[in-house]
Amino acid sequence: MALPPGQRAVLGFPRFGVDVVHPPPQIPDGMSIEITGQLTRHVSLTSGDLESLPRRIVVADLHCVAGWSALDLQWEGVAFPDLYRLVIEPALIDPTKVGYIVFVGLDGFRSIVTLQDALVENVVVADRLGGQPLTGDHGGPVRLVSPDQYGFVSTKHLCRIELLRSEPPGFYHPTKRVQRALTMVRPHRRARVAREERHRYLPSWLARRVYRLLVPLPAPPMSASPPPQPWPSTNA
Ligand SMILES: Nc1nc2c(c(=O)[nH]1)N[C@H]1C(S)=C(S)[C@@H](COP(=O)(O)O)O[C@H]1N2
Ligand SMILES: [Mo]
Repeated sequence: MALPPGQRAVLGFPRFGVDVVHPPPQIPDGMSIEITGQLTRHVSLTSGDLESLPRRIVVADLHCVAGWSALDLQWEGVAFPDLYRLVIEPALIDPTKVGYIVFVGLDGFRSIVTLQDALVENVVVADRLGGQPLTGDHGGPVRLVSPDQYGFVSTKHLCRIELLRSEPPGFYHPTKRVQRALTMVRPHRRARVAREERHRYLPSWLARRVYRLLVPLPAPPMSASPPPQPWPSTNA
């Protein structure tokens, strides 16, 4: 399968995030995911709840907006559309009024997603990767995975899901320097990889160049062509 525009495949699956110098956040004992916003009652989701909901396996590539892609990742968890219909929707004040969902991570990272994009079939609230429980590096204990959107949508260490009527003011990253840069160019509202929707106020061809200059590939690139073959020995 060809990669989406402007992406380079890397070997393996590197941990990424603008804060990779720090270890992943500590996971509190008995952690649950709080669901907040336009609700009639408090809803919280434990790992046991996730295990008892219908389970889904999604195999997909992860495309970071900085230009690298990790291939063929096998995620397991609960499809977000199922979670929405079974757990969230029954508690909503008025389901017709939800337009945006914010996914918050324990490290303060947030992604803002339209309801329409969150309800795509392959969006999962994942607790396993490659058949193993999620590690701290890749967002344990639970993360969002939205394969059709750039990686910044896929919030790791998910601790809160907020249901909102309209788009909240942009706050994306706990690191001040990164937040300042993002305030200027803003992540794209839809962030669909196939359409190369990287940033709101920066054309994609320019975003590609800026990232190539500023963000080194986090892992070796996969070679585009097979390694050169040795000369046949009969010719030697
Ligand atoms: N909580 C949290 N989630 C996050 C990030 C982060 O820094 N913190 N980085 C995002 C970005 S930019 C990418 S590309 C993916 C990378 O996922 P990985 O570290 O599992 O490779 O996680 C996304 N989710
Ligand atoms: Mo990313």
